[in-house]
Amino acid sequence: MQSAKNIVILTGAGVSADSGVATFRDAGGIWAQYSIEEVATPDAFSRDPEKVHGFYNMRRAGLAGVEPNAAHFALARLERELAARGGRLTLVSQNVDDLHRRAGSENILAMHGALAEALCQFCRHVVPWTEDLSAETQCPDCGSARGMRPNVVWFGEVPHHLDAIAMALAEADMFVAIGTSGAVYPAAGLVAEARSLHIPCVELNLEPSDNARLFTDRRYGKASEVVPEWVE
Ligand code: BV8
Repeated sequence: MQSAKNIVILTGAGVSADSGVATFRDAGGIWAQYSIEEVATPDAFSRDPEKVHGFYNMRRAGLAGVEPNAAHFALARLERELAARGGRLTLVSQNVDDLHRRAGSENILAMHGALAEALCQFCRHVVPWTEDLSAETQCPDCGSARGMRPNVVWFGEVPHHLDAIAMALAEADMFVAIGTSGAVYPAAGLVAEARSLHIPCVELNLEPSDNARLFTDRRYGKASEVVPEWVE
C-alpha cells in the first residue's frame, strides 16, 4: 500500500460492525428481520410511509451511543497521510451512519445517503433529521405536506456521486473494498471497473465476499484489526 498515492476505498456495513452497528446479510442481519420490499424501496414509502419512517427511526436509535472503531480511525489517518505526501484518499461509503465523518474522514462520498438527513421528495430539499419528523411533516422549503422522507438511496433509486466515484477511480492507483458483501450494485461493480484499469484491488473483510475472486490481494479478519494493520 506504501507506494499507492491515489486510493479509492469502498466501505460497507462490515466496517461499522465492530462499533456494534448491525450488518445486512450476516446471520440475524437487518434483511433477515425486515423485508427490503417493505422498508427500503420507493413503493414501500408510498405504500406505508409510517412503516418506513419507523424502520429508519429504529436504525437511527441503533446508532445512539455508538462510536467509530479502529477501522474508521485508521482510514481517517490514512487520508491525512496520503494528503501529506500529495496523494488522495476517496472514501466511497455504502453506509448511512456518520461514523467515518466522526472518526475524522473528510473526502467521503456517501453513495447511499445519510440516516441523519431528511429529503423532501417533491423539491429535493435536504434538512437534518429531527426526532419529531414524520411522514406528516411539511417541507420547510416548498411547504409540501407529507413530503419528507429519509435521505437514503433505496433499491431501484440511483446512488449518489456516481460521476465523482468514476472520476476518482479513473485517477486511482489502488482500489480497496472493506466490510462489504459485494451483493449490491452498482457499488459491487466497482472492483470490476478497477480491474479493467489494471490497478491493485484489495479486499479487507471478515470472510470472502461475493466477488472475492476479482481482488488481487485479500486480508480476512475483523475490520477493527485488519484495517489498522493494513494501513500501518
Ligand atoms: C440502482 C441504503 C439503477 C438504505 C441500500 C446491476 C446494476 C445496477 C443495479 C442492479 C444490478 N443488479 C441488481 C440491481 C438492483 C439493486 C441491487 O443491487 N440489488 C441486489 C440486492 C441484487 N441495486 C439498486 O437498486 C441500486 N440502484 O440499481 O439504480 C441505476 C444504477 C446505476 C446507474 C443508473 C441507474 C441501489 C442500491 C442501494 C440500496 N440501498 N442501503 C439503507 O441503508 O437502508 S443497500 C444496503 O446494502 C446498504 O446500503 C448496504 O451498505 C448495502 C451493501 O451491503 P453491505 O454494506 O455489503 O452489507 P452486508 O451486510 O451485505 O455485508 C457486510 C459484509 O461485512 C459481509 O461481507 C461480512 O462478512 C462483513 N463483515 C461483518 N462483520 C465484519 C465484517 N467485515 C469486517 N469486520 C467485521 N467485524
